[in-house]
Amino acid sequence: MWLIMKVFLLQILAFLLFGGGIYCQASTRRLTFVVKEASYTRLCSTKNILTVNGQFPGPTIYAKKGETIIVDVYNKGKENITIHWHGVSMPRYPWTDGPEYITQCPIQPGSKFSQKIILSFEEGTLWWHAHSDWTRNTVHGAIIIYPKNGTKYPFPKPNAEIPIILGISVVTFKG
Ligand SMILES: [Cu+2]
Repeated sequence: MWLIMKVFLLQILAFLLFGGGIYCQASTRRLTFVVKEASYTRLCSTKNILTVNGQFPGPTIYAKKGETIIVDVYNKGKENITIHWHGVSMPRYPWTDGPEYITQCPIQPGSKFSQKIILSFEEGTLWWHAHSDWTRNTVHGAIIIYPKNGTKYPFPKPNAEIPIILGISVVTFKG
């Protein structure tokens, strides 16, 4: 009887040590955002703009409900920056939610900071954007959160899904 009890306790211990750990690792992913200038052409005019990974709009983050994503943000630009996960509630973890000098210090040029996104109940399309001064003009992108495996959206499956990103622009007039 004691031997059976010992085996049972060892099985529980093994599950807690390894089973839980594997599950946590499987639901956490890492992404890399390199904030840097890149040349961009619109209406026959080319200029350098601040981007993530050289893309404008920035990369779309695809995730599943309940997932945790760690974004390693490398600031190779000239200005301080933070990235805000717009619409993500970040339960009990506001420290990497983005608003500079409110929940976190800005990421200084030449440095790196890992921002954790905790997707708890969110589903559908949200967006991320820079949260420091003018950087939000060009540094933004979509977050598309699919339902968990084995579940569906609470509406019929659409024929197509096309993310539309409405950016923020500041127009400066000289004169
Ligand atoms: Cu926002």
